[in-house]
Amino acid sequence: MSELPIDLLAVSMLSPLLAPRLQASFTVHDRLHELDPAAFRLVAPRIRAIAAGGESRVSAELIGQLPALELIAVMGVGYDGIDVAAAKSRGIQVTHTPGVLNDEVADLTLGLMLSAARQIPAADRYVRDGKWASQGAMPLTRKMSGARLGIVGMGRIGQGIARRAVAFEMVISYTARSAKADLPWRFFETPEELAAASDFLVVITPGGNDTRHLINAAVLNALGPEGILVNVARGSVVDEEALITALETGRLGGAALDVFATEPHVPERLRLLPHVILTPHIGSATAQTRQSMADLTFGNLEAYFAGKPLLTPVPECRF
Ligand code: 8YV
Repeated sequence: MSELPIDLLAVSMLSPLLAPRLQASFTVHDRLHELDPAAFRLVAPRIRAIAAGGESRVSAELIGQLPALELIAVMGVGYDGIDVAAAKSRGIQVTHTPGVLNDEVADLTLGLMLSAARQIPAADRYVRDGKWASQGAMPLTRKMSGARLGIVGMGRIGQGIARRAVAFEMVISYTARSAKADLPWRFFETPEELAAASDFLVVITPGGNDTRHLINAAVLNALGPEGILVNVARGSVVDEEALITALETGRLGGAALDVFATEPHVPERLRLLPHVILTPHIGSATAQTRQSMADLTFGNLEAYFAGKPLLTPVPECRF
């Protein structure tokens, strides 16, 4: 690190696993651009780094206000909220935290699939509400082992989900930008064709403009009244209004959602659907994995300001 503490802007609330280390090495301006714009204008010319989360927004406008900015370090694998093109045009580096959260997100995905298929949260409520004793056995649910799984996005996490689904003897297919010759699973050109051949459709593709509303009414109709949608990617990938309508009208069988269009706000219509599983964006949220993400985020900042190669820069081309 250089001799004077480097000014760093945290654009979102920092993880407690990262904050103390940053504060020990940098002069951290915690969300100053939002909390105190006048003070922010005074320090903006000195800010050389941004710390962000996977869902943070760093716009071209904000980048434009930071003439000394050199690095944006994202604690998250997704960076769809960062205007990478604006950063790169100024030679500003962007890093993220791939790899270290693959297991966690894949584990949660299988948990969500089982929760939706076997209605585990509803079963828990059934016992707590005394219905087991008053009404007898719960209605039957559906089998997951051996069912057809479609995966939208076959990157590192998608492959982790597929490997786990093999243990459930599921029939695995996927769609992605292109077929991956080294993978044994069937490739479909479009999400709609994939959905028509799936009982479970899992969304694990990057967010951003390229994938906005990739899962639309036509895809949900193709998945059908027995189908289950699982989204562990970004809320923007699914047309949430079309999803709610499909669930309300029974055109879609069920859903398990860890991500939403406007987090942390979840539409009431969605919250009122009893058999839909809802979790608050917890894909990577274990102590172990968040520690690894914090370490990698700090490692990128440390490497950059020590003049060493970045550990995990975002790829030049995302797909
Ligand atoms: C976290 C995520 O919610 O990695 C991502 O892209 O969405 C999640 O792991 C977030 O990034 C934590 O900062």
